[in-house]
Amino acid sequence: MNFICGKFQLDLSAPKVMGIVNVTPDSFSDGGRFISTDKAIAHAHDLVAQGADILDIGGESTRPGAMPVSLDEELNRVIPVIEGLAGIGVPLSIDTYKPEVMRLAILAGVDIVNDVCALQETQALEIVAASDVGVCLMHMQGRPQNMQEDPQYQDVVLEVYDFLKGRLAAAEQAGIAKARITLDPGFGFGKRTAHNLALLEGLSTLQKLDAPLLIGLSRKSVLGQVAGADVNERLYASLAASVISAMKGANIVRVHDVKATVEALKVVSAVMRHPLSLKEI
Ligand code: PT1
Repeated sequence: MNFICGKFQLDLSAPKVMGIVNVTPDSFSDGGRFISTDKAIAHAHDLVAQGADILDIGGESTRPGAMPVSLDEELNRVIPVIEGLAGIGVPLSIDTYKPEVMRLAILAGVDIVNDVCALQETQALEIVAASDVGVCLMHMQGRPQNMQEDPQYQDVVLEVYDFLKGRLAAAEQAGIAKARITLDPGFGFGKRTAHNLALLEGLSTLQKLDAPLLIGLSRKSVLGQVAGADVNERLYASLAASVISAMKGANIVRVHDVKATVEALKVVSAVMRHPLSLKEI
């Protein structure tokens, strides 16, 4: 399976690693705020050196309870980073649900729109359809401000499946070729621990949608709940999550810890590709 995104065509016969590049304010001084463009660009180069196949650039956190950021603020954060990373050699993804950020990020050269709202905002489908970028359509119940208040499902795997099926159809209807689309169950987005675990266990079900699967579990609270680890000590749990995801059919994993994930996934793909011909190695 290939994923066509802007200037790139990603071969998904082995799982790919998407490195997370957060662009956030760095410090306050003299009432003036300094957005760390250079720091984000340096981190992006480091992630590519670690083996990242894709870089995901985000200017607004969508983790539970995070503060929303204005359109201008988000643009001020992400556009200079996108421009600074042009030509880095791997596809650039913009993590946004705002159509205007999508439009300007595409003009600035991104290859992928990663939308936690699955292109449901007005004009989002049209903006992506009018370009040649790839897209990630993610499931979320509720909105980041309140999504963890009281998530409810009868059957979480089935409901996520049905939602993604509907958004995949809407995107294709709008003129986005299927080869440009990836789907994401949205771990941690309006889901309790039990919902997240059921989704991971049942991930293979989503393969029936016949589109690449993107998974984001890196350092998430569900892993803290299970492993009892603080947010900055979730590497081992995150690696377990990436390995399980890949073995259940994930094609792209979105992570903070690129080098460790690349190594762990090499083991997965060696096993999945060559179960009967180990003498080749
Ligand atoms: C994701 C994702 C994302 N996650 C995609 N984009 C985040 N496609 C941002 C927690 O419970 O999974 N897929 N963009 C980050 N969101 C969260 C959500 C971070 C929950 C942390 C938690 O700790």
